[in-house]
Amino acid sequence: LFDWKNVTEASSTTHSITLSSLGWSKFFEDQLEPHEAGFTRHRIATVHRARLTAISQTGPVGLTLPVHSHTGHFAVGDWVLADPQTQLLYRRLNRKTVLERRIEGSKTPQLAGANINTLFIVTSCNADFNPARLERYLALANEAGTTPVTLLTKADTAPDAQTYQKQASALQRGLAVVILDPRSGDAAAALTPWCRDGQTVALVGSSGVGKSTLVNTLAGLTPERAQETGRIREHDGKGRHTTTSRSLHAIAGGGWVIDTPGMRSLRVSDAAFGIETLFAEITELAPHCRFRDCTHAHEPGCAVQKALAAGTLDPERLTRWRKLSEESSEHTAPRNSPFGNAGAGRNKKR
Ligand SMILES: Nc1nc2c(ncn2[C@@H]2O[C@H](COP(=O)(O)OP(=O)(O)OP(=O)(O)O)[C@@H](O)[C@H]2O)c(=O)[nH]1
Ligand SMILES: [Mg+2]
Ligand SMILES: [Zn+2]
Repeated sequence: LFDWKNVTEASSTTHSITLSSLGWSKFFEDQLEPHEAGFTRHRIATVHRARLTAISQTGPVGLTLPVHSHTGHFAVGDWVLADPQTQLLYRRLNRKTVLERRIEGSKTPQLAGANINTLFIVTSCNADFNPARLERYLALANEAGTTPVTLLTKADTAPDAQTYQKQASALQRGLAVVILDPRSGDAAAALTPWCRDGQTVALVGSSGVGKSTLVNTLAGLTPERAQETGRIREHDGKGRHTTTSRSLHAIAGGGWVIDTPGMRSLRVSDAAFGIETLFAEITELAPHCRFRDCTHAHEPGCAVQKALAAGTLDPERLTRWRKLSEESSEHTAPRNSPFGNAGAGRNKKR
């Protein structure tokens, strides 16, 4: 018994699914072995405990897993090869990008999605807005090789949406920040630069910020096929964790969108590159420090401390950079590293 809701919707809103409109590219083509020409190519649409659904050129398909294979090895957005007669999955192709997230208290990272071009980080113009949390998402997006874009929802409930936009824009150089109402058709038009044929976007953010509402608008889903959405709690503005699994949907104007469940917390690990990009103003100062392994805490000749004293560096950014770098390297640095685990930013000059 397959839940075809989103996969059938995907095929019905797309006149003809070509592999390239589904996101297929040379990167995947190059992975095919000569003997694999007979297999059909599928993009994973939903991942359940015991089954996978996918989209292929001919429409939605339920795939059969080979023995000893586990659905946990697959992410929404993955490309796989399958037998055209039996729909038996043959193998997964290497991912161009993969979004891994670590939940507090859990050792194994979750696969939030694969082969994503743009990560829409969704936050509301209310108590949900939190620069430190947005930075975690940005580090994650940078590390995964996806382009982050911040989406600000619920501007209609805030008197000063521009203030939120300004704050969000300051978090990373060149970051696009879009104010939109996910309930309105205008939202789709505002996102066309990223929602194009063959492109895949994913939505992440806290519960209740409007991710599924936006999916319904982008996909043009009729009420009976729509993603379920939930009202936020009156007393604290928190969402109710309405969405519980990830799914891929066709965007009416072209491209694909992955809906994800809202997250309570996000831990960052092994994201040195993502953090370097996020905190470019600190990354650029580091080569001017006297010591190659400067921690920017107390060393003489530290360019970062100098910028701090001169007022050209935001002290809160430095604090958050340190916290994130330490958290990231806690899960990365080898135990016998001469710098132990507190090596914030130390591998910068590798
Ligand atoms: N006023 C207002 N309400 C909005 C806006 N965007 C979304 N909502 C409402 O916020 C509620 C939560 O929306 P959802 O789309 O379910 O949120 P979600 O991010 O998918 O939440 P989870 O699935 O729990 O992670 C719904 O009642 C939406 O109608 C907005 O811009 N303004
Ligand atoms: Mg949802
Ligand atoms: Zn320094």
